[in-house]
Amino acid sequence: MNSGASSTGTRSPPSAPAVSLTPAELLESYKTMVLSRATDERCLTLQRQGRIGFYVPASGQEAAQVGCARALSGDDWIFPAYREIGVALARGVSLERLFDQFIGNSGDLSKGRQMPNHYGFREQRFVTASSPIGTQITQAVGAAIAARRKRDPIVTVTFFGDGATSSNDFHAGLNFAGVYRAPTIFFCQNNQWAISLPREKQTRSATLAEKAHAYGFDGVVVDGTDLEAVYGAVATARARALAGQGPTLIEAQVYRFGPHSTSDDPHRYRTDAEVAHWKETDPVQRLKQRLSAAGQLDEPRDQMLWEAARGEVSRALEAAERRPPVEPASFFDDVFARPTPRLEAERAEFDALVQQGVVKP
Ligand SMILES: Cc1ncc(C[n+]2csc(CCOP(=O)(O)OP(=O)(O)O)c2C)c(N)n1
Repeated sequence: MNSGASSTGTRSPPSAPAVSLTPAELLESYKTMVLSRATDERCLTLQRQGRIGFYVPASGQEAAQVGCARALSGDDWIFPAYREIGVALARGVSLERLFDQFIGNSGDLSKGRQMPNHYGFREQRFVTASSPIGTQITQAVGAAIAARRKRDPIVTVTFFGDGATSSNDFHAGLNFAGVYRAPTIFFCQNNQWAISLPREKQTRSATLAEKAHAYGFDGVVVDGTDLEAVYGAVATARARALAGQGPTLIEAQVYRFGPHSTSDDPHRYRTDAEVAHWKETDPVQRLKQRLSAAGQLDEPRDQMLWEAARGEVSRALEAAERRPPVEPASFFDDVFARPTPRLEAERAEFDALVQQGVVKP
């Protein structure tokens, strides 16, 4: 079985996929990737207009994210960084809930208390996004060990970037996972940049995947622009983890097409030529060509898919913008299981201010 993954550190050549997705699954994956890309494009505009506060785009990383998510069970737990919108969509998170979170309105599951783009969805087993680099890595290992103790036949998957492989938590997490053979998949999206720091200045290791060897388990490099190669690598890692053969570090080689976040200006540190080079293997285009060659997609159908995706984004946004803001008094909730007398007094004081019209609900 050839997963398209190699441990040489070079991008794996286009090869026969290890595990074939059915034609219907390939088309479904493509739709999710298009939806992810359409959401990115719209959100960058919305942030400029001040309609959302902050956004972290995933353009260029869709095949890695959707390919990985497709190889998992709905019972597996996801421990993301902050760039995993493709994973969230592939897990079935609704765009409307995502926009509720970006806006921080009354439909936001985190009640407007998180920074925009730091979403979490219990139903989809998608833990709230981590901004402090690498902290989700140790959490994923702990959760995997706990699940095994409970005899839950699941794996945990943690997502992080090339920069995170220099964080303390990366090393602590991998060491624990190696020692305890935790059923965890470490899914590193090496998008070549940690904000303005290029991959070559991050580490002298030839590949990021080989860092796993120091902790006594497998590390594989996979072409993260190839949906089926990613799917194969993750499916293999998952089967190994469930069979008690321990964790795997997967380095999916990708490229971040957009800015690091809406706060970034990538023109300060990288060239247009570099971006153009990587766009030659745009994962969305790549899968489109694959589907077209198989007779499953043509230009008119593709146009329809893009229009449908953009329409879905618009409808979700409009619904979220119509939803009322978070009830201000709700910030007294969830602080303690049983509110303290002091908190009750503060709430009463706040209610009085609302009654007097000093604070508008
Ligand atoms: C502990 C910590 N240090 C620094 C930062 C600032 N910071 C935010 S994102 C980032 C780069 C992370 O790069 P990488 O891990 O490659 O992930 P990517 O953003 O490329 O997906 C840094 C340094 C942070 N959030 N947390």
